[in-house]
Amino acid sequence: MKEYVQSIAKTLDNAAKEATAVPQVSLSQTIDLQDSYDIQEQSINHRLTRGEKLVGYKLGFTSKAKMEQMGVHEIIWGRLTDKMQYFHEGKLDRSHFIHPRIEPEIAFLVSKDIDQPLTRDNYMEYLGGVAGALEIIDSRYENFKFSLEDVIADNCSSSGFVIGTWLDPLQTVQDLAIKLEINGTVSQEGNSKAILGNPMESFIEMTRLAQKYNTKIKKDHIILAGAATSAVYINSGDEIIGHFDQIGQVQISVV
Ligand code: OOG
Ligand code: MG
Repeated sequence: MKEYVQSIAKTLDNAAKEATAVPQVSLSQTIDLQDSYDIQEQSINHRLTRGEKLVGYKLGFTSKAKMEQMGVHEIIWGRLTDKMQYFHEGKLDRSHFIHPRIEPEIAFLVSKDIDQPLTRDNYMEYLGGVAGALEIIDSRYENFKFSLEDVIADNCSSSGFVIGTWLDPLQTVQDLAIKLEINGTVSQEGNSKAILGNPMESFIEMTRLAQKYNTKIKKDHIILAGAATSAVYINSGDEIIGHFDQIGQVQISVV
């Protein structure tokens, strides 16, 4: 591991903890892909040392809408901890974030430890449930701007998530209309097939990435497939509802 990894990891951990933006890493230090995942791991390790628990993973840039909004065109992954979880019909305190955005996601629940990359033929053996979800992304970088390596180092902007009701894994998620409603107005509309043609591909892709980057997907972990639409800035007072055809609603109030 390169010598600058630890200090950048600490800077990004502090930025998240204090809800204060920092300059993009790549403006002062050239980092490669492996460095950026090392920084992410070390940064999340600070949280685990403070008692947070790893509860799963997220994918990013699995849809065209997201790639185009942020100008990054490669699939990325980050870590979810228990402290990042908010609850359906619960509240989210705006003051804990820098410049938060929200986006609709599909979530998967892992039914047993995964120790190999899965395929379309065997992933169902490891799938415990599917649900609609919302992700709160809050880049720790000024102006929400980053390179591929910057965003990976910053845990792929992830800072919160809300899961709807877990449904049977046999429930299809392939072709579901999705709407993001903010204060009674539809802000984004999309379809789950915008996520790699089928969000199940994200689940499979995460098992490959876990092996490539030597991280473990365990029983009861949550995997977020990546947003189907662009993300939207949120403010205090917002009432947000994700509507997912066939799989229900996920709601959160920003205070
Ligand atoms: C990076 C995270 C991307 C998604 O669902 O595609 C992501 C960002 O947009 O800040 O979470
Ligand atoms: Mg996302």
